[in-house]
Amino acid sequence: MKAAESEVPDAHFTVDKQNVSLWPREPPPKTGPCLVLRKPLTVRAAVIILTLGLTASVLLQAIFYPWFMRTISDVKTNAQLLKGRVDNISTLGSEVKRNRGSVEATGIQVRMVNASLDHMRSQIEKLEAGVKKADAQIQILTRRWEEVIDLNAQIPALKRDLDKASSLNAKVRGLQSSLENISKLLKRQNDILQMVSQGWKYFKENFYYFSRIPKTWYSAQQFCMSRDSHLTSVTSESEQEFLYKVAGGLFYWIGLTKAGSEGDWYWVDNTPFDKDLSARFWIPGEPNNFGNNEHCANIKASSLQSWNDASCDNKLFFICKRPYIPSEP
Ligand SMILES: [Ca+2]
Repeated sequence: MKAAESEVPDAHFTVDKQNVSLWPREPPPKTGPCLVLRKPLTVRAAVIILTLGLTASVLLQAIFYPWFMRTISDVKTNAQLLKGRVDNISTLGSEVKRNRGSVEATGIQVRMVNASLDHMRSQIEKLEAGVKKADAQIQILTRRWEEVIDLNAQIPALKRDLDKASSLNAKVRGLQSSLENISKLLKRQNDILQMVSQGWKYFKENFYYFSRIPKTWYSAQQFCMSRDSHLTSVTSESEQEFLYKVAGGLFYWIGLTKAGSEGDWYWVDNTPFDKDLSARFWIPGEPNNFGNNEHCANIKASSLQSWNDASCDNKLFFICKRPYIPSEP
């Protein structure tokens, strides 16, 4: 404890006029006249600094004022430019508003044009399909035309063949006609043979039946009618010659009779009576109507002039006649 107390300095106190000082062991040295001079120097330094500051301020103002003014002017100019631009932008905005309607109308028109283009595109596709189809048809037609040309080249040969065929056809028709004629002739021959086999004789499209049983004129006519015939008429010299030759001198009734005792002669099969022709076939002196009872005619002699009138009640052979009618095929 005594050591620590010994290390703490002893305090000293002095009063020098107006100054009171405390110091540790020793009193402060005497300042003398230097302390009196320190105070005015500080004031002068402050004045100098202030003066320098003011001077610097003035200089700076002199230097920077024009620059400052220019800057302000530039700012004003820029502000005016900006205002102008703002005005322009405002004008552009109104124009944009105005143009928006036009743009919308244009958009509608563009959509319409697009729709039209789509329609045209589909039309074009259809046209292309049509063109393809037409092309296919043209190719088919071309092939057919080539076939036509080939056929056209074959026409002369075909024409020659056709001529040959036509000639052959004419020959065939001729042969066919001949065959038909032959067939008709054969049929005719067959018909005639059938009639001949039944006792009929054929002469120039007529059949004649010379009976073997005598009958009165009327009964003979009845018999002939039962065979689709009549007592014969005589219409030509050749027929007369055929009849009297076959009769061979025997008496045969023919189909000539009178309409009543004083009537004219007529043919019972309704053939018109040719008086001039018939006049050549009477036996000279006939018809004499002997006993006023001879109203029917018969062949009596084997000559052209062979007719005689006789009593219709006499029983004589008789000659039936029927025309040849071709039977149905
Ligand atoms: Ca007589």
